[in-house]
Amino acid sequence: MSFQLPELGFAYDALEPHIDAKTMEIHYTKHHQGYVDNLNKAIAGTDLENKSIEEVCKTGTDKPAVRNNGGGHFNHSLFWKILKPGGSKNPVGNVKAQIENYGGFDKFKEDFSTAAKTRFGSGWAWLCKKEDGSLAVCSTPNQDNPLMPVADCQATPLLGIDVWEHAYYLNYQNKRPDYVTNFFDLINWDVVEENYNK
Ligand code: MN3
Repeated sequence: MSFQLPELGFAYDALEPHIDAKTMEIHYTKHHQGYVDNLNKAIAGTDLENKSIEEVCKTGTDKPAVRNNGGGHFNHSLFWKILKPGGSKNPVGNVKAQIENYGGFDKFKEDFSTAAKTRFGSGWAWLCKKEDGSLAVCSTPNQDNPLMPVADCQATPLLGIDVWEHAYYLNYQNKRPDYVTNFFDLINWDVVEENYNK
């Protein structure tokens, strides 16, 4: 079984004006497809071929090609799912309760934004679920994620923002903070809740 590009679930222009159609098309059909193709090459003939992408991130990332492309596939698959045209405005259910425990929505938003804006170079910022069910905010470089043993934060990603320039440069150029601010208007909190309850 090889990994496949997942359905995007919305049209390339559905997130405009916050994320433009050209960026979405290139990001999905070129960048994400590239991670999928290179992951499949990297795991061909190994025991990782029969593992889930989560298991690949947890166990296979001592190999650079698996780390970069397995992370790329997991991260983008999550990213497309937590985006929704118009967003869903507010956290719900367990995530809503845990964000209160975290210190409230404003504190979460500030910490997440800071993590996204201050990640030097390419990477991701995350809202994660720790083993005890509480939430954490962190960031990782390149295509790493908190499932990987190499990550500074060890947890299950619920929500992530791609801060590679390929995710925003056509529309925002050097203005990553504006992209981060607008990202909050696109979050599908129902999916974040599903991710928490898995
Ligand atoms: Mn990307």
